[in-house]
Amino acid sequence: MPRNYDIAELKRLDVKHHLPAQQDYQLIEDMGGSRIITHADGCYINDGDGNRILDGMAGLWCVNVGYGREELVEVAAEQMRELPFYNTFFKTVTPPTVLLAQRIAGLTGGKLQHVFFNTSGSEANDTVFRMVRHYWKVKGEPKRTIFISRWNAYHGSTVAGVSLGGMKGMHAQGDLPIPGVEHVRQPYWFGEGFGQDKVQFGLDCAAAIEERILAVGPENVAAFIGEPLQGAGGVIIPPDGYWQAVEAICRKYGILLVADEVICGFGRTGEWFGHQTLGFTPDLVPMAKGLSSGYLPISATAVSSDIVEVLKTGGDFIHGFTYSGHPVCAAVALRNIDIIEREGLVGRTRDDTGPYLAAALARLDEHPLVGEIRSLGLIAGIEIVSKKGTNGRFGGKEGNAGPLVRDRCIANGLMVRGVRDTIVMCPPLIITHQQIDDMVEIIGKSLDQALPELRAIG
Ligand code: PXG
Repeated sequence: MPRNYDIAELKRLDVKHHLPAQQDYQLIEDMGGSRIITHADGCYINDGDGNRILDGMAGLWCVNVGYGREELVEVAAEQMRELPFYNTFFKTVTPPTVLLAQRIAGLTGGKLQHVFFNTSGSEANDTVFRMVRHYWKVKGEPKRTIFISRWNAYHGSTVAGVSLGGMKGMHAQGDLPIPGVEHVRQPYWFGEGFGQDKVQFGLDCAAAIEERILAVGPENVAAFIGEPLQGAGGVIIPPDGYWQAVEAICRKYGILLVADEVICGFGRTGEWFGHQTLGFTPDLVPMAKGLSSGYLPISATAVSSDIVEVLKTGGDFIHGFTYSGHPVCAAVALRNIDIIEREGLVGRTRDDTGPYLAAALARLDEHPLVGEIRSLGLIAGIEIVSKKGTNGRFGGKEGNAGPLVRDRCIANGLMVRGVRDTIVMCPPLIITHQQIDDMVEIIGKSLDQALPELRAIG
């Protein structure tokens, strides 16, 4: 049972001392403090004001096995008792770390047989950044330093993560990106290719990568990085054929292909990894979130044997964190993967709950606010438009509808995110049919409530 917290006092202290992530501090102060989440079970979170909320976001795209898994608590305690910490710097390693590397290599398969550990998705991408540039130097092609990424990509909040990412608002804070990152158009058909043939639009977006490679000189390009489907950018699922075209371009110019699986990994799209669902073969795979279902912070970067063979000729790769391969996090991740396997959550997402979510969301198709519904496995987005049959936005600009409908959903008992004018969701992989129906019912009701308010914007 939850402890008896003094919620009013915690809110006061939150405003006084705590700086939350990616927030407007004045807004939090004006609100009188953040919502305090006190406890959770299964697919539900509970806040200090007594609200029980269906967690349509799996925490922050991560609690794949749901809340309240006693065996993850036990395995963490057991590992802490035996060995709470040791590092991987002193020609040392710990048992769970080795076993987790082997386990991940088994899941990624093919040439992705080596794993570097970190504690966040951002660090996994920093590892990509440093490893790839180092690789090309060791290989004797030191000019290959440029990364190509997409606008509206999310690759984290560190300097490398923001730079690789394509969020203009983040770039504006801290004078980023750092030199050597080139951004190209994203395969966002609804927003940027509306009215065009979808597959052709995707191929044009891939062609933009080749154009940029030629513009900067193929001999200068190190890697292309992309999320198999863009999560934080608004659950943008690329048109069929996009990734195959991107892969062919990377191979043509000898450029490394990086699939950022921080959100797509660990069953989200109905396979262990998004690149498996979307049908391409990357050379490096940063992953986090679902790796431990968020129970402890851990991330990994899977690397192909071809890259590691080259690195072996280059002496020390001088990179790593105190908590790289943390044994407690690794033990929890191992058990989390056990749970996903034992309960068949990947196949269930592909064959059962994923299609069920798609069918349930289709009930919203006729709603006057709904412009498009996208989903793959248990990740989905709903585009809100000002005029049915168009991609027009309320008030003639992006971003009015998402936060409004999101706030309605939360008030009605469903946690979702609003990304510009898209409501996105990513529930725990244990979600039931009934809970999916509840989600869709709450979204429908929230859209109805938002309609007059949005129409008032114009
Ligand atoms: N890559 C991807 C694809 C991500 O989605 C990261 C890297 C960075 O992971 P860390 O663990 O450093 O946060 C992410 C994280 C949002 C939101 O607004 C999304 C993420 C993080 C915070 C907010 O939807 N994704």
